[in-house]
Amino acid sequence: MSDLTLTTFDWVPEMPRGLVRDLRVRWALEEASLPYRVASTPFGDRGATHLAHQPFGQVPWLTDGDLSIFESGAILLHLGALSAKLMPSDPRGRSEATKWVFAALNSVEMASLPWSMFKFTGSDDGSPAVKFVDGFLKIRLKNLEPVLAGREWLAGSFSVADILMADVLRPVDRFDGLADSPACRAYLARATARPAFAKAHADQMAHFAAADKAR
Ligand SMILES: N[C@@H](CCC(=O)N[C@@H](CS)C(=O)NCC(=O)O)C(=O)O
Repeated sequence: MSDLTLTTFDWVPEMPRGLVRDLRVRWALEEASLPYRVASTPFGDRGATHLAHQPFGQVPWLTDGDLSIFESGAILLHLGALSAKLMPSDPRGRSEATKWVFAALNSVEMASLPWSMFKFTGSDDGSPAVKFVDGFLKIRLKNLEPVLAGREWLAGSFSVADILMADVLRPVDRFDGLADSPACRAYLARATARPAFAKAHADQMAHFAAADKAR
């Protein structure tokens, strides 16, 4: 029996709300109907306890009893092992899903994160660095497009791979970066139409709104 606690920041500024990576974990937990608690760690003071769970002073981390896991991908793989709603149970399906978990984080987020950081910080100034990152993301999207045009979900049935792939595409879509990638856009719309996403998103927004009131 699992004993799951998800830790996120106690507060964040407006800009990243709805995109903080605890959302990926909430989403998976909601999809699998796994019971969990949410705990907070100070956004401002990232002390020894925080670093003991997440050595980079980031969130999220998940504890399951005396196990403490950081990195959203590792957390989702852990949850995948707890529920067939998150990870196919046959070896081929599991291998497919695992491949796409790493592809989302290592191949797509690697491009989508710097691209969206330029947008979020208003540094999208046409400099060579911005152009390079834009081209890098465009290649990734161009290659992802036929994959997503040909299937509903990455590993056959919906899995943690879809949670991660959709979530790494969300910041791109926020700045209309999927305009030339209709299959990626349709896939993202399909994924975020799921009730578990809506619940996870609303819960994250409520968590930070409650923190505003308490300040
Ligand atoms: N690779 C990590 C990235 C975690 C991450 O970037 N977390 C952000 C919130 S979404 C954070 O804690 N930012 C604060 C910081 O980096 O100082 C994961 O996927 O868990």
